[in-house]
Amino acid sequence: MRVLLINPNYDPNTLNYLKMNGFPIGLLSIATFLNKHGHNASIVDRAFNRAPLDELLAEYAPDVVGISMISNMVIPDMIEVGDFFRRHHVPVYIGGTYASIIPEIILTEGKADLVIISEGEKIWLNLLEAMDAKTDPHKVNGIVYMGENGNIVYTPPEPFMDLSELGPVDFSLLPNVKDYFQPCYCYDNMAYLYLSKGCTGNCSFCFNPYFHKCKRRVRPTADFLDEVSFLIEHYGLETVYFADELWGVTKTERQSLFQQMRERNIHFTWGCQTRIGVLKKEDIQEMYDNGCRWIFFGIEAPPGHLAQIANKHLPYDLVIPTLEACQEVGLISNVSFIFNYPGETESDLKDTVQYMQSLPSTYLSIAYFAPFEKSELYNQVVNNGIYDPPKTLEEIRNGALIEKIHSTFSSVSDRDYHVIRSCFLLQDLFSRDPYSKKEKSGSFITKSVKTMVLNIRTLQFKQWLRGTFYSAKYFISILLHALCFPGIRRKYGFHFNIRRN
Ligand code: B12
Ligand code: SF4
Repeated sequence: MRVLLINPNYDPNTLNYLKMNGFPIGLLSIATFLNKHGHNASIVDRAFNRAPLDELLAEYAPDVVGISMISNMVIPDMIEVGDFFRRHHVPVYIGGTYASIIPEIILTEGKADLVIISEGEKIWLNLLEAMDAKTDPHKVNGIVYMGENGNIVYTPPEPFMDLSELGPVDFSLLPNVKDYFQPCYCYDNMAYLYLSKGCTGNCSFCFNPYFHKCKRRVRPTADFLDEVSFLIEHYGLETVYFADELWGVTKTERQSLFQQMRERNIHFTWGCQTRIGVLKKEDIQEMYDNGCRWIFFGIEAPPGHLAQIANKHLPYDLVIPTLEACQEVGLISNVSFIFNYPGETESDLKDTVQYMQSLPSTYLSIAYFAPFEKSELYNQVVNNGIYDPPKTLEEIRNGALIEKIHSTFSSVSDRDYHVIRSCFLLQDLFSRDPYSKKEKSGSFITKSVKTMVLNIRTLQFKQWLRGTFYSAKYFISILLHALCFPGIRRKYGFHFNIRRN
């Protein structure tokens, strides 16, 4: 079967700052797997390939088209592509993290023949086999479709795969591998790659408990390293950002990676995201010695009532020791917090600000609570009547995922949130990485400007110009909010602490 997998382009209206393109790893994995099983799958990334759709139809003559939807930021292009191929009688299957949580809306609006839920590889294969055998694809597990009388039908979920069945992805499916590399912190030529999938956590704001069913699975280390060494050898990859939700949970897993890196003489700098409590100081040292330069920890709430809402179950007594260990070892730590939890009060926000300021972390990131469909908090805010969820793709398109403040959730004013978040952003922008052992130290703003300039190599000029314009506008708004409201800073006890080493 000829399969065309499409990564839709960003909606220009959602580009409120410069957005980067990372490898469409999900599509790469699906295409590699299908080709291994004798199909003919290709990938078109519309961020780079803007050929008119009729040219794509003529060039690929697909039997079926798959469109990836990982956020609300690709909706117009997703619709344009889907409508075009469906008009030409090519079935369209949509999948990906975001599609998996809103299949009903996609199908009700007639934008796909079916939606594939969660992990796509095996389900695709089963669908293609059904099409080959001319049997009913609606019998395949793991999909959602619209029944004959307009009802939405979910088939039973497809069990998760054994990841060793996948093998390394085939990067030759992308004509422009190097365009996906980007700077990250002060390290160049970075690409997202993954070693494990899923997370055992059950945070109330996260869609992961639904998507990965609180399961975490690890790929064979050798497959991951095959990808890395291929990219180093052929394209000059220098840095990897592990796309794992929860990196390196066991010592065995970490040591298998480091040992194989040594045995195969593979060197690269890298960073990852993991959980407080997973790593002791000696583990962090070992990670540093093997190329790790940054760790991202999701803390999301200070201990107490907000932590209960987040349902993260962090061992709070280990937060400061872990961040201090990062500092002593010499790697960058970045911790994230969520503002605007349902029911949050000014006093809660003050606690969060105090707690954040007490942490010896290099950077502090803040996102506003975004009600992701199928997460526990989403159900709560909908059931409590404080959130009227979007019911159409157009409404979803207009509701930013994590940068929008939903005013009905808490009693803190939007202005207070903007001011406090801007203060932390400004502080981070002008701080230097005091812990990165001077190897490549520099302030975040210097790095951000460098990143912005370098991005001209990989983005379409119009996209770059627009992104740069919005980034500049965004920066001015941060500056004004952070500097013009000293009363609000005082109210929450915020003090600038710009680290200059
Ligand atoms: C790398 C990455 C990126 C990269 C590249 C994204 C890409 N095109 O794949 C970049 C930097 C561009 C990016 C940007 C954004 N990202 Co991002 N990203 C990730 C990250 C860290 C890894 C994704 C990955 O490669 N996983 C490994 C592969 C194998 O898994 P997968 O992508 O889920 O693919 C599988 C299934 O989803 C499914 N599938 C995927 N595509 C398709 C398509 C079809 C047709 C089918 C049938 C199935 C299918 O099968 C795949 C194989 O098993 C994830 C977190 C995570 N660990 O998943 C966040 C994540 C996907 N990103 C997220 C978000 C919010 C964003 C942004 C909105 C951030 C922002 N504010 O700018 C943008 C949106 C970009 C867009 N185009 O819409 C969220 C999405 C939440 C959600 N429920 O949808 C995630 C889950 C992070 C999080 N926990 O919040 N991201
Ligand atoms: S927020 Fe992070 S730790 Fe919590 S369930 Fe989601 S991926 Fe896991």
